[in-house]
Amino acid sequence: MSKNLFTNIELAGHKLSNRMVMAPMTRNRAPDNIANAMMAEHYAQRAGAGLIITEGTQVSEQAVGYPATPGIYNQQQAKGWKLATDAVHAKDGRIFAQLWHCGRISHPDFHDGELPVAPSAIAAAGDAFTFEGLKPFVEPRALETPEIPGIVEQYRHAAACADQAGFDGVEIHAANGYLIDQFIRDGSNQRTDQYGGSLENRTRLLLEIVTTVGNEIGFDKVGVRISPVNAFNDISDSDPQATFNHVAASLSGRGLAYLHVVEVDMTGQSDPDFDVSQLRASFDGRYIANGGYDRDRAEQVIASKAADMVAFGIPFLANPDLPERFRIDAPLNEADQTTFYGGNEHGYTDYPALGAD
Ligand code: 8OZ
Repeated sequence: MSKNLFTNIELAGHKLSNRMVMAPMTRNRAPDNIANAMMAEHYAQRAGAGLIITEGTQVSEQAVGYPATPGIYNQQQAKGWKLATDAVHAKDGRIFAQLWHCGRISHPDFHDGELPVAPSAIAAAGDAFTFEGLKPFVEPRALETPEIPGIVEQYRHAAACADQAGFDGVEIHAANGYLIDQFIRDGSNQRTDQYGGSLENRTRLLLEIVTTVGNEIGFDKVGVRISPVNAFNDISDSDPQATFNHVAASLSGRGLAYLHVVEVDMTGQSDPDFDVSQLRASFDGRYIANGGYDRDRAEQVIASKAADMVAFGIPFLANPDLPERFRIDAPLNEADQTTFYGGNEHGYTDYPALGAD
């Protein structure tokens, strides 16, 4: 019997139905960067999650880094997302929008030939996914100091659009090598202004965004995602433990919704000695654990109070009724990797629920 995952918890003024979170997953099914009815159906099918966090959703045109990923910075996009928030709410679910700026993990093809922006002019190793296939990442343009308030404003505006679209809150994507993570880590941030150098300086952009977004929609509706050991997107730091202990401590005392931690390295390369319990101890709010959890490990991590909630990615992708399956210990559908990124309903809204043939 699954017990701990089904105990009460409140978030952003709502009593959640369980402690299982649907992790954000990029699926590239939003042509023209606009969320659509098929996406609304996908999320509504998964409304049994205690909380759904959407796929990465751009805060501006400048933030785009992949084909067919949704945005939340204009009226059409907000209208598109309202289909999803209404459909999820109709099934008593809760849904946060993940606010995303790709920074250097992008390509001039998405920006009329202009360079992507980043803290410093350092190219990531690897390739961008463009409309014309894989192309090597380019050296990005380092943001000028006076441009930074404009970046913060992009997040404020996107959060206001998300609120208007009916989201229950937003998650600031500070993980996985995208813009905010590029500022936090010293491998990609070699600035000499107040946004580079010391830990305080490298964390400044994140904190300015959190403060501005919190003032816009309420701090209890703002979560933050970090990924201290993840080397995905060629991101690195000389001392991840010190860096992310500082990040977690700096996010405390603000009444945030949660801190969401990707606890694994998606590339299998970086420091296996990182101690996530130090993050938990440094942050004074709810902690969402993520990274390859199955039902039993999730039960354990909640029981031991090492986490308050657990986010599941691929299991939710392939099992629209994952909480029910965990509750009764039913077998899980297998995920089809070939339909993860791009495509249509197949591998998206056609995974069967229990009892459906
Ligand atoms: C996989 C492919 C494309 C984007 C992330 C938004 O890692 C992503 C992403 C993952 O956070």
